[in-house]
Amino acid sequence: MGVRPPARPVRLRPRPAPPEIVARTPPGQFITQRLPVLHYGDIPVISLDDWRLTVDGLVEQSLSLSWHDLETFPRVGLTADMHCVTRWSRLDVRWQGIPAGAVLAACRPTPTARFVLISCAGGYDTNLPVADFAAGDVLLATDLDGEPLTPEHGFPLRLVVPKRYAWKSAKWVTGLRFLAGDEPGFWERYGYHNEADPWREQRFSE
Ligand SMILES: Nc1nc2c(c(=O)[nH]1)N[C@H]1C(S)=C(S)[C@@H](COP(=O)(O)O)O[C@H]1N2
Ligand SMILES: [Mo]
Repeated sequence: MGVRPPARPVRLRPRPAPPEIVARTPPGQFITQRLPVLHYGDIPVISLDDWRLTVDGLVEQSLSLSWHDLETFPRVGLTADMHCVTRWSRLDVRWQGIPAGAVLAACRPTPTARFVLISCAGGYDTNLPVADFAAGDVLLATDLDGEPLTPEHGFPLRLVVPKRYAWKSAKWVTGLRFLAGDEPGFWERYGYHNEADPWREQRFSE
């Protein structure tokens, strides 16, 4: 019997990512192909028949939209990268839904409205400056990867804020409240950074 050849050396370091992927990876993040399901608490059970999106606070027109009402809003597709503060990023997530700008056009925030508090079934909430909410790539998404949202990814409606860490991309959204002053949301109250820009690594507040 011959001697077995030595095992091939184990590759200790992953293959370096191509430069175009590196350029899209914020500091301290790694790329995953999956979309991990991540949230605090239980997945709320929501029926479209009694679901509503409430828009109130400093707006000229308060709204209480049924799912049927929402179907009259314009819809767009959006391909965006998603960055979770726990360090995974997934590139090119394909969403479809209602641009935040369409909701702003319908409720018309007053000039005093500078912040929006987004609330969700189950009690989660998160905050954004109206200027961030109004960015052209912010979506109230109904579809993910070409299919209606599954319960674990936010059925029936979730926010998508590509330029912020994903805890601001609230799932199961039921309310938007426009405010003059900032009110921290769930993770922001627990010490996560108020602005949450992944390119500036704004993970936690000092
Ligand atoms: N309502 C609600 N939305 C939430 C969360 C949550 O705990 N509750 N977690 C956020 C976090 S931290 C992340 S990373 C993303 C994950 O989205 P996904 O589960 O669809 O991948 O949802 C965000 N939206
Ligand atoms: Mo996250």
